Amino acid sequence: MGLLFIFNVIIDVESWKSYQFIISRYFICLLFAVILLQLKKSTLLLTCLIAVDLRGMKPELISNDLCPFVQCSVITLLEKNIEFDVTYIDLERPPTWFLETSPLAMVPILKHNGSVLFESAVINEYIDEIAPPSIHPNNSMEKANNRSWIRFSSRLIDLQTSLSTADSKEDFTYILQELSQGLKNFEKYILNSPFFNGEKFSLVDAAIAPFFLRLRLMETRRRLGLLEGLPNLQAWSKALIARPSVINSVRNDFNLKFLNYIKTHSKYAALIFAR
Ligand SMILES: N[C@@H](CCC(=O)N[C@@H](CS)C(=O)NCC(=O)O)C(=O)O
Repeated sequence: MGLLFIFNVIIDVESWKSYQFIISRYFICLLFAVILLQLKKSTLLLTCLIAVDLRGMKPELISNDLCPFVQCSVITLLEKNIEFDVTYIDLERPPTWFLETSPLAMVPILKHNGSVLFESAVINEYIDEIAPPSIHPNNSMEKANNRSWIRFSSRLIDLQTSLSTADSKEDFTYILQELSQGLKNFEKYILNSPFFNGEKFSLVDAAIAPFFLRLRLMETRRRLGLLEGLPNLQAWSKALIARPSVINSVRNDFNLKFLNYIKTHSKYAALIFAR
């Protein structure tokens, strides 16, 4: 009975706003400490205090196992060695609590210490800041430049998603051309290796890695030649795909599920990639 009550409190605590959350979390701890000490249940008290505290500290990523933007955040969390919980949702049948929590009705969202963050680029900068050392440049111009390329990577990912769900040959060809042009533009700005800023993995690397992973998978089904004549991007893609955080950012059945998604969500791309 007592445990049930405490469990309810832990759940409720999660939905409170951040400043209330922190104050009330410790108030609740204190209250239970007094009650349980009265009852002389010190082991139970200790367990409950740890449970309340940990639930406040561990970030929770609201996720979908095929979303490339979620994957950017998973890569960042893994790079920063942050323990986190993942809650998968079905985007075709989103639960009410998700629609009430996510302002854009999109994943990823990150819940942490009673607050909710959305937009993967913002989430990733937050993750970077709470767990030093930073993988984002210190210099203002370099930082802004990295942000621009993170935005650019997100545009490439959107185009790739459109390519993998194209319903007609015309759409497919048009999107392929857009992608090809985007990648040619990118090639000129890859000045370092093995990663975007040189030796150190950065948030730009986390932002583009899901694109390269999917491109490689699509290329195993149909040669698109998107990286042909682009040696900088080829080398970058190779380095990212071999990175442990990138390898571990998807589930074991990712390839199968991704191809199955194409098969069931497109008319033309399905003929190309998922026959
Ligand atoms: N700009 C957003 C894009 C996120 C996004 O496009 N998420 C997709 C899944 S990959 C989504 O949640 N779509 C909602 C839907 O399909 O209903 C970010 O970087 O977080």
